[in-house]
Amino acid sequence: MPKVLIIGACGQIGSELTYKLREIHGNDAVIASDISYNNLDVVNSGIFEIVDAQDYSSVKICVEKYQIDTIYLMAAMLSATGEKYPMKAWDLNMNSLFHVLNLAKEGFIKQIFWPSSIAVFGPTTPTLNTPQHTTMEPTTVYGITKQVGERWCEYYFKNYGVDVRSLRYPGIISWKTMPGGGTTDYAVEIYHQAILDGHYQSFLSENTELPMMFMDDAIDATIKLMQAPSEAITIRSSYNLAAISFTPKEISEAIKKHISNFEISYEPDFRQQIANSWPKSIDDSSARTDWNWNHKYDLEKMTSEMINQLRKKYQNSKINS
Ligand code: AKB
Repeated sequence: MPKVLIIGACGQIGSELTYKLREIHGNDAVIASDISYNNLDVVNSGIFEIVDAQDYSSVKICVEKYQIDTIYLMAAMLSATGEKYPMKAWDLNMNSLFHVLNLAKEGFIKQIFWPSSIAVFGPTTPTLNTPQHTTMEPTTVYGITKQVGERWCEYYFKNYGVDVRSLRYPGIISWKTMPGGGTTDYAVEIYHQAILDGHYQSFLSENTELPMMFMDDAIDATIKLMQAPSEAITIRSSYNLAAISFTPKEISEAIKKHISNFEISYEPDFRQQIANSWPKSIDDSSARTDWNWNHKYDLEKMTSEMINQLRKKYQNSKINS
C-alpha cells in the first residue's frame, strides 16, 4: 500500500487526484498539501499539511513525518501567468522538481509523478498528430521549464534509477476546481459563463484548435501510468497524451445544443500567440501501447457532464446562500 503526498493539492488537477487517490488507498494513506488553505473542500477532506514546494526542508519534513513513498508534484506556474512572471515560473517549476527528484535519489521516496504539458512543443513542431519524438522548441517560459524538466526526469531515471513518471497533459476541463493561469483555461470558463450569463468572450480566436481532455480521463491516465509495471514504461521523459481537439467555435456549438441562446464573442489577447505555438492534435500511441491508455470522453459527452454538474453546483450554492 503506497503512502502518498500530493503537493499542490488545492489546484485544478491536484484536488481531483486527492479525492481519487483517497478512494483507492484510503484517507489516511493520502496526504494533501499546498502552500495555503485555498481550497476548503480539499483541506477538510482528510489529512492536509502546509508544504512549500520550493523549500526542500518543508517537503522533506512532511515526507518523514508521514513516511511517504510516493509524491505527485502538481504545483506549477502555468503558461499565461508564467509569461508575466518568468523568473518566478522558472524558480517554482524547476526547484520543486529538483527537490522531489533529490528526495528519491537520496532514498527517502520510491516513486514520483510529475506532469509535463503540450507546452513542451513550439512553432517548429508538426502541429497535426504531433509525434512523441519530434522537434521541440518551446517559446513560453512554462514550456521551457517543462521541456528541461523532462530531460532531468530521464536523467535521474537513467543515472540514479529514480522511478519518475510523467504525462504531457493537454488542456484539462473540469467542473470542481477552476484552473489558474493557463492558455487552455477558456475551455473551462466558457461552461461557467454559459450557465451564469449565456455569453462568453473568448480570449482565443474562433478557429484556434488545441488538444484537450476531460478531467476524469486525465485522472484515469495518471493512475494507470503510476500503477503500470516498471518494465512497461518505455518513456522516462514524458508520454504524449491525447483525447479530443476542438476550437472555441466547436465547443460553443456543443454548448448551444444544451443552452440554445448561448452566444460567444472573440477578443484574442496575448494568449493567442501562446496557443498558436502549440499543436492542434497529438499522437499518443506510445501511451496506448505501453500501458493501455484509452480515453472515454468526447466533446459531446464532456459537454453534457460539464453542464449537468455545473447546473447542480450553481443551484446548490443558490439554495445555500
Ligand atoms: C496551460 O494552458 O498552460 C496548461 C497546459 C496546456 O499545460 N493548461
